[in-house]
Amino acid sequence: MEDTIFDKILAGEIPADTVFENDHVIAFRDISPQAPEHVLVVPRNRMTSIAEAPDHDPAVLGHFLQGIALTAERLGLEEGGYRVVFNTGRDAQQTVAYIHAHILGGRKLQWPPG
Ligand code: DGP
Repeated sequence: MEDTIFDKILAGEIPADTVFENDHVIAFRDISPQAPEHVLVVPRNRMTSIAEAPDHDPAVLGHFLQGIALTAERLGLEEGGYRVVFNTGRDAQQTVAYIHAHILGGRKLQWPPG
């Protein structure tokens, strides 16, 4: 499988504005922010999208979920709230073939999304 831009960020080959990391995830600011806070959380264990989750150890998925919550906490978003988005596949316009959770916050978010 060819390396994606997120493999390169995880390997330290290209820079990123990292806001949180632990043994399981790295979280960095999106290059094209759609909200005052827009951070991507990426697990160190590669998978292409959430559609592959049934093939992975639930413990790995749990650590990923915890990493998302810990990142939002680090950003100070718990009180105001935030949205977590997994763009998955073509119709959702997933552009990077490495699973990532978008955390969006810092403003009132519209619902339903487009
Ligand atoms: P998507 O695959 O559509 O869920 O979104 C991928 C996101 O990744 C998009 O919001 C822009 C962001 N992105 C793409 N390349 C880079 C990069 O090199 N650095 C950072 N920080 N973000 C990137």
